[in-house]
Amino acid sequence: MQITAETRGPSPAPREATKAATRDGARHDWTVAEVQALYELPFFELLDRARIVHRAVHGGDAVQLCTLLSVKTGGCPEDCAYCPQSSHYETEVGAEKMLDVPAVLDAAKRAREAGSTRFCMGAAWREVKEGPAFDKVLDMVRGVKGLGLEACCTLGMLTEGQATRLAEAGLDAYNHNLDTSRQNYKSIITTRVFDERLATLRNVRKAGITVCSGGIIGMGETITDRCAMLVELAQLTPHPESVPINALVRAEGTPLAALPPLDPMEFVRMIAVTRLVFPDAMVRLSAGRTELSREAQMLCLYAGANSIFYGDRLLTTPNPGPDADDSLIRDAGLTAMAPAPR
Ligand code: SAM
Ligand code: DTB
Ligand code: SF4
Repeated sequence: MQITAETRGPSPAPREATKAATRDGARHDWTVAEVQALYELPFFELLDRARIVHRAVHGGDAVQLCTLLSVKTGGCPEDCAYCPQSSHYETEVGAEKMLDVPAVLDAAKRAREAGSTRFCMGAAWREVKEGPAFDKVLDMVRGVKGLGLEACCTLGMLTEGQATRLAEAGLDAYNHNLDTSRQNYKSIITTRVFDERLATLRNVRKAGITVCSGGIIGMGETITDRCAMLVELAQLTPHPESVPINALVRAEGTPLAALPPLDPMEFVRMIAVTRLVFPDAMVRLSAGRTELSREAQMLCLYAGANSIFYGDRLLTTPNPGPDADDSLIRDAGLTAMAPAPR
């Protein structure tokens, strides 16, 4: 659907109305000031605007359920300050052996039976290396597709050739987050640079796999950093099909463990702004829900989130679990999204 000036609402900055929009209404030339002007709107004004776009484009009453599985846990050589799987920090998560293909497909079957339509396999790798472990991932992808699920992977950096092999195995989506702004990147991760993330996203896109890319808030970044991250993502052409917004899970032993909790209103604002900047994308209300009240989660779903991770665990940390989410969805009067026709 075309987002018009009317559905988007009055411009937060005078330039917005004159900016070029693509055929699908998606804009790639947002400025940080414009996005921040949205972020700082009076709360209800922001919610109203995001809700209008959310209803116009997505209907506003269906939630996609995705299940995550860590297929290779811990022992990661990267030093991402938020991550309990980094080998740089003493955390509760140790390095484990990679899961076997049948174990992963059993988990995928259970996820499908529980109602998930997308299955995302994560590995604590800096990058993919050719060899038996990658061959196993390709088998996992073929198996998950064979079950009629959308298949997603998050495996670290990829070359174009590796992305093509994943595409040939049937992979639908690749998750690779920018995580924070270019400016803030060095304060969170020193073992890779922001442009390496963008290079992988280009390789994913070239291979014809859909892009899932977002970030984490609550890591001590400024509001400008949050908005700058969205601006970088919006520069991708086309926009990512999926934008996950995570609140930091403050894992014991990581350098960010002692940060104060994120104000839930900030989470809601970030979801609403993400909906406005990415009208066509799935906006995923991702990590951090165990610290959000039902009401705050409902506000996120109201303001534009249309996907959640479903199940007791994310990768290594807890998630609300199916019973809590079934009642959340029911009490909000929403429905779980049906699988896409095969
Ligand atoms: N190693 C690969 C990578 O970094 O791209 C894939 C797995 S990594 C765990 C996937 C994403 O999980 C990260 O990009 C980050 O956004 C998210 N994540 C990891 N630890 C987190 C935490 N403590 N809180 C919130 N999100 C987290
Ligand atoms: C995303 O943005 N969030 C998910 C998924 N993509 C891979 C991962 C969240 C991980 C939270 C910490 C953990 O459970 O280890
Ligand atoms: Fe490794 Fe990914 Fe965790 Fe960074 S976020 S330490 S790359 S598993």
